[in-house]
Amino acid sequence: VIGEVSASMPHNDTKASEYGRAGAPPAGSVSPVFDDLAAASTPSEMNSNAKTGGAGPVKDGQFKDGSLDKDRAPPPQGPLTTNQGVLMADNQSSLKAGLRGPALLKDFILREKITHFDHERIPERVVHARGSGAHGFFEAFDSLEHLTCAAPFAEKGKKTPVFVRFSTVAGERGSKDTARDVRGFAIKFYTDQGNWDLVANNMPVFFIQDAIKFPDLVHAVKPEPHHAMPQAASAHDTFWDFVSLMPESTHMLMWQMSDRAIPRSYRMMQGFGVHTFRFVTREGKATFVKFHLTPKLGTHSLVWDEAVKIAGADPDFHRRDLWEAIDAGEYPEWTFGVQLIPEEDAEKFSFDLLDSTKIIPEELVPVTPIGRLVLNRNPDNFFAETEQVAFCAAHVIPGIDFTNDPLLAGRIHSYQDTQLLRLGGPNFHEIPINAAVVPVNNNQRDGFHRQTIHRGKVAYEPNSLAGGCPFQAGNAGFVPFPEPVSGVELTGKPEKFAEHYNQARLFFNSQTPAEQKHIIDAFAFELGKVTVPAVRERTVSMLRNVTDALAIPVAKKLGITKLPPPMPPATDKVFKPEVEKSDFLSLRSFPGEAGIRTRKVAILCEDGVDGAAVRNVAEALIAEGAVVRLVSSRLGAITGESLSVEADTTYEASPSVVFDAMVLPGGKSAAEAMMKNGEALGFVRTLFRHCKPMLVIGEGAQVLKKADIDPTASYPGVHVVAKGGDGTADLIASMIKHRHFERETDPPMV
Ligand code: HDD
Repeated sequence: VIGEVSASMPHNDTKASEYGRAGAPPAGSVSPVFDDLAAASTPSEMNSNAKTGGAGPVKDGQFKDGSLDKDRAPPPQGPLTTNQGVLMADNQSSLKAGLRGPALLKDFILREKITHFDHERIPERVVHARGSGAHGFFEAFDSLEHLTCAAPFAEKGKKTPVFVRFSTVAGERGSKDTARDVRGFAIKFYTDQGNWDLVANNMPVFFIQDAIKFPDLVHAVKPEPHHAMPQAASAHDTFWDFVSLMPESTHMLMWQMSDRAIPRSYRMMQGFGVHTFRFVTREGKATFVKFHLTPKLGTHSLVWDEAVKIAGADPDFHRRDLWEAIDAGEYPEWTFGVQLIPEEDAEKFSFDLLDSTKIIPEELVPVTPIGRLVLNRNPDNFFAETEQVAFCAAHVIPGIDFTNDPLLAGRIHSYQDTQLLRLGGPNFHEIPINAAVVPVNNNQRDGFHRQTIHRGKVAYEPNSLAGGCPFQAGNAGFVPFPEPVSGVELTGKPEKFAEHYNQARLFFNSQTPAEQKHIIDAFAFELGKVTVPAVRERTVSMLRNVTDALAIPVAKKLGITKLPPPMPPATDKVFKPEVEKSDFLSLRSFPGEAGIRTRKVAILCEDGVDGAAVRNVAEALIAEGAVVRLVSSRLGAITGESLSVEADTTYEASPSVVFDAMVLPGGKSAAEAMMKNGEALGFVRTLFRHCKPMLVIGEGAQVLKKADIDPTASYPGVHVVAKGGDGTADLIASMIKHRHFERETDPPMV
């Protein structure tokens, strides 16, 4: 019968397995070789309790990578099966009553597949929905036993595996990477005392002082609820309405309107634990600590116009950058540092250590390097790892403890709570990426998606029927720091919390003139999108308390002719700041130690290009670790003057915004072709406008001129040499500086 029916069925000749009955892969299929993965697991190992970290020690020296092996699956080989392991005969058509008849409910294979598909998405994170992650390790520079009993700092050279997730805050999961926003920098340390999560940001302060305001803040910055706009942007009415009524946000606004909010790369930004935490020794001695991470590549940013254009050219710009760097073995690295403050200095400063809208200027308490954080492995699967990783500010280990920061208090609750919804129940700690690398031994049982198959009849403590196990660890376990508590119950804030402007002023005054201009422009841009004049004016009146050097130019750009009076301060008391200017607050203070490694350089090529120049410059740049791409109007072979080259990409596919620098190598007919091509000229103009370095050789100067940039003028970062000349060293020196803001004009020249 089957034979008879199939003769009349529609058939795709080129697809041998059309009806699944061929039982073989299509001709020409390639079997990927995954020796390491295939060897990693047997079915029985994959089902063992140990994979959840739930029972028994991890076999491989407790390294996270090894512990994940038990859950890794190689790409499926051989015939298709259902989730129950039943071989599927036909994956092309559902079961019907007759070829043109209705589909049948008893087609359990169709229903299983569609049901699974229908449930493939989980709720995105309520904030920080858009993110990218990587594995790596923390390595201690020295033993910190005199300060803390926390495992990662136990001895010199000790390595602790980590998973890090970077994120934007406001945008949805599919939003652009280059939004003006705070960046999350969440680190999960898989320590041999259990997991410690340092859920950090790339800015050291926060918008609000008390967690009770967090839902308000997030509702204000997220797309407005009536029309769900704008996506991934704070430039709208509700955000500025809220923050202008919350002067405690002023300091954070300085950071958010600065270039820090549009980083060049996740690999080129600092990280901060924000709150004051405690280091605690085994003997119970505590020291206040603030955590800092400083990138080896230096701190570098985009310019706003560029960030906007990248959002279209490559919305995955930061995700791609991180992935490609790790893939190429260029492992991002940060120095991990701490500011240490003795307990007795708790009240010493003009600001409160418990106030998350304040930093401790490094002039007052220097940052001591204590280790390095290296990211050296991309995830195998975005959903399983980066999406399902669950960070929690409450995940601390012995040796690390909280302070009474009221923002932190709310966080200690919020993260655990949010995972219950997002990951569907209380067993998210068993998801491989979240599982500790040490045994998890307790009597918690059941709940949605329980993986561990607990054996035995005892699930309580104390017991004698299970040999008393598991029993409490006493002093070897987490012993809360015995913070003295007194006072009456009340809502309210400590006195110094009411001072809102000293550190906003400190930040603004510590920036270079170019950085200050970017802050002014950012305020003007964002407030320019605000439709309610009163909100714009209220913000300007708030900024007047920072400095008129900021408030006046912003007001001018907003067309506010009559300057509003400064907003009345929340306290009349004067708190004299210890520090009025701090070099550590300017991005320009961290040029990095890695030269031009991983910077992307475009060499523009058309037929007739000076191929020898292309080769020489490319070789020199690659030798320094830069990534070179030959960009042209089309892909493929480009016939050079003396030497032919191969174009990697086009002006359209890779516009100038995705590069850090450019070379115009010359060649008579190549230059002529570029001068007639608006895309080539646009490439040159935007790269110039974004203050990036360029090397211009021979006839390349004519292209520059045609792009309205005078090749005889001496623009910082623009190097013009004659044919045969060698400007590569100059280009490299300029690239190390990253950007040449001295070139910026208002309005832009091109
Ligand atoms: Fe938060 C996510 C950082 C205040 C509540 N937060 C989240 C992430 C980072 C931060 C990096 C993303 C983690 C990931 O990649 O999965 N948050 C911070 C910092 C804060 C801060 C540095 C201030 C110092 N957060 C904060 C407060 C609350 C929350 C005051 C609530 C009272 N944050 C959350 C959350 C999220 C979150 C709702 C959303 C997704 C998640 O936790 O896992 O619970």
